[in-house]
Amino acid sequence: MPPSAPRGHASEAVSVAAERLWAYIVMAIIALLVLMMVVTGLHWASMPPSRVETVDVKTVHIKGEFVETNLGTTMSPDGKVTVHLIAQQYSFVPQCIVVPADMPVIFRGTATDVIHGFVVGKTNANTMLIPGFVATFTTTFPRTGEQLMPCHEYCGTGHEAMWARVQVLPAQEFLSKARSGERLSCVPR
Ligand SMILES: [Cu+2]
Repeated sequence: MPPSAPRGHASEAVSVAAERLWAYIVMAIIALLVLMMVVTGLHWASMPPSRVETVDVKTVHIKGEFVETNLGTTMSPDGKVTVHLIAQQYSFVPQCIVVPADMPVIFRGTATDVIHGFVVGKTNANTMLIPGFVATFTTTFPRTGEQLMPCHEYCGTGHEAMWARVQVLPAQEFLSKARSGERLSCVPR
C-alpha cells in the first residue's frame, strides 16, 4: 500500500486486491512444486527402473560378455556398434575406445571392485559403473576426434589418474576397420 494513500481511498482496495492475487499465485506455485515432489517421489519409489541387469562380480572376468577377449568395440552383422568396457581400480579396459561418428553406439559396462563412472569429453555419454550391475546406454557422437574419458566417481587414492581415451572416427573409416568383424580398440599393441 502506498504510504501516502489515505485510508479508505480506492487505491488501497486495488493494492490489497493485487497483493492478495499474487499471494494466491505464489501459494499455487508452491503447492504445485510440493505436489510434483510428492508425485515423482511416489512414482519412482513404486516403479524402480524396469531394466536392471545384473552380473556376477566373482565370474565377470572368466565368463560372459565382459571377458577380456570381448572388451572393446564390435559391430554385429546387423550393423549395431557395441562397446564393452570394464572399470577397475584404477583403469578402464580398454584404455582407448574406438567409436564411429554419426552412428548410434551402445555402451555396456560394469565395474569389478568399487563404484566407478565415466563421462566422454563434453558429450552426453555419462554413466556410473556399479559392481554387480550392467550399465548401458546408447548415444551418437556428432564430432570426430579424440575425447578424454575420466572416471568421475571417487574410487580411491588413484582416482585422479583413472582415464581412458575415446577416438571418434569418421563413419566410413570405422566401417572399413570394423568389417573384419573383430573387436576394435585404439590401445597401442
Ligand atoms: Cu574410478
